[in-house]
Amino acid sequence: TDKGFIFDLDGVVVDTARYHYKAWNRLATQLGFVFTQEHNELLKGVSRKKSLDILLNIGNITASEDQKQQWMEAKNQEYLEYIQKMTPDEILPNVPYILKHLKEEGHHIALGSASKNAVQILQKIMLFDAFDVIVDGTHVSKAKPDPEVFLKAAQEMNIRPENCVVFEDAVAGIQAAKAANMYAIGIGKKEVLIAADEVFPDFTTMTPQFLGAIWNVPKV
Ligand code: G16
Ligand code: MG
Repeated sequence: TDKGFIFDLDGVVVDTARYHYKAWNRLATQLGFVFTQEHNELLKGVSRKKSLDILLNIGNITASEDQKQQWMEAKNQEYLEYIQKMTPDEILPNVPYILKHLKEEGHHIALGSASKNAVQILQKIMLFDAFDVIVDGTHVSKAKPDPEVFLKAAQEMNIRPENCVVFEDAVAGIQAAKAANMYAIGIGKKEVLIAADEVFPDFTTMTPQFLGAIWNVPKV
């Protein structure tokens, strides 16, 4: 068909936020301040570089670019250790079913993630082949809320942006999807993802009927 469905990775397909948290938390501890789960919410969907800046800001720490680079590398090394141990059991509920349904309907399927580790994660959870197109943190220069990652995915699927649906758990990701002129489905809380066209707590409450009806609903 001429429809594309773009999935964010962390928070939509898998919950890697807890691994990011463990690794960032170790750095914060080393630097002598407390980094809470609430703080970690601010890092969701945000690039590695931006994440470090937010973290350092919380700890009131300034550092040279060289030092920041070293901290990012150390954090990523630890994060990689966690994702090496990932298995398909960590795929979030109903995601395989929705992917299978969309494929059967002949839709194009893409990944649109800020992560530079997206391919490794997809391989670990055995979903690498489920995506026709993968656009991740290694392919884009402008992080969400910039629409670059999703526009690139649409372009590579050869689908017009207005014929794309984005699944996103982060505020910055929903903003990016709307900036790309796409239909944005939030995965999470309605109060948080206010700019989304529709919000579901997770994929277990989303039906194929709903997805099929998206383009038949007149836009206000
Ligand atoms: C994910 C996470 C972010 C993380 C970013 C970069 O994005 O949500 O918390 O900072 O990737 O990850 P990495 O350090 O692996 O490059 P997404 O877009 O998949 O939600
Ligand atoms: Mg996300």
